[in-house]
Amino acid sequence: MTDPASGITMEELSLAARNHGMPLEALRYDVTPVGLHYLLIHFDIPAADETSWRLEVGGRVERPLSLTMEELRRRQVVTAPVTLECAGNGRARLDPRPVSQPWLEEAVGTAEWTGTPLAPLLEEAGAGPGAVEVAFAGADRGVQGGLEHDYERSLPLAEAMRSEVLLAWGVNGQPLPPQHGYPLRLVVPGWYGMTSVKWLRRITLLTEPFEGYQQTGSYLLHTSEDDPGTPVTRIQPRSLLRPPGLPEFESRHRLLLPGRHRLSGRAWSGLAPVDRVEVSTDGGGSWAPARLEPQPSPWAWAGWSFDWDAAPGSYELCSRATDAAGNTQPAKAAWNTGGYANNALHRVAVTVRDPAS
Ligand SMILES: Nc1nc2c(c(=O)[nH]1)N[C@H]1C(S)=C(S)[C@@H](COP(=O)(O)O)O[C@H]1N2
Ligand SMILES: [Mo]
Repeated sequence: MTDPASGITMEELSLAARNHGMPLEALRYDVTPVGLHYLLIHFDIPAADETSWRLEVGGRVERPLSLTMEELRRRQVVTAPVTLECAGNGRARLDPRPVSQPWLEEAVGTAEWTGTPLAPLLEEAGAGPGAVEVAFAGADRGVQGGLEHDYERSLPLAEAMRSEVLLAWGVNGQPLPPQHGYPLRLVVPGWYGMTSVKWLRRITLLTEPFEGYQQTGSYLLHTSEDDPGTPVTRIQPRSLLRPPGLPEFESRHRLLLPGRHRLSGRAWSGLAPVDRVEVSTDGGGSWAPARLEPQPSPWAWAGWSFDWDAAPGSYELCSRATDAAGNTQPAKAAWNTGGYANNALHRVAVTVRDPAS
């Protein structure tokens, strides 16, 4: 078997060095500290100044709006914990490996986002006749798929009107840092991260589905470019296991002493609340139920734990989440050209041994 990670290119390395993941030991925090939250930035972080920033709301609306940050802050303010996960999480585990940001399984984080709900603002602007979608444009611009464009994504109007969708200017009680979208970003709970447009400066109501590159040229599930595919939308159920014991520097292989160990991790799904988590110590051959903590919100991950009596030997630890709609994690995910939505089991290799032996 060829190692799917073999032959990582300089281009993949340059993406990986810009866009960091969440170190898996940070699974210990309910709320991911800002600097440990994963990052994904397609182009460059744009220069931005909140004193001159304006959010324009236009297109098929009754009353176009142009709002300053001060005007936005005077609106209803809410803070909510939300788990964001990149749609490309798990991409580097696929074989053949789609060439893009080569995530393993760490493109996830949970933050407390502060901002104002989008729905009342859209009501104020008033959707005009025939409006079906809402497009969100960031201030960042670049070239992808041979096309120069602003980073822009859309949502069906009904999804944009969900009460939990926020325009956020704060994260974990701090102003948004440049890399997370300062001064303003969209946060769409339950949807993969590409939906939550950063450096948000334009909202456009459309009478036709949005056809920009980030909507129709990317984020499609298909096995060949000829197949039109289906759009990537909500986060598939997933769980991660905080690697226990001591890491080996290069391989990240884990070493544990024999005895009782409390394994723990997090589980989430954008489709339904998390219903259960199971743990395997034999690579998914057999499973036992983990203890599941309550989710702070259906849109934020749940903690789980499992007490393991470890005897000397080699093990492959796995966790498996199932949501209340019955969606679960596969042992191996179906391949697709973009390497999206790979929610296959997280596998952690450990060796249990006595230091004396
Ligand atoms: N304007 C803009 N918004 C963006 C992106 C981007 O490149 N530009 N990346 C998207 C992707 S693919 C993801 S996964 C999330 C990552 O958000 P984070 O970096 O705050 O974790 O932002 C999304 N919003
Ligand atoms: Mo992403």
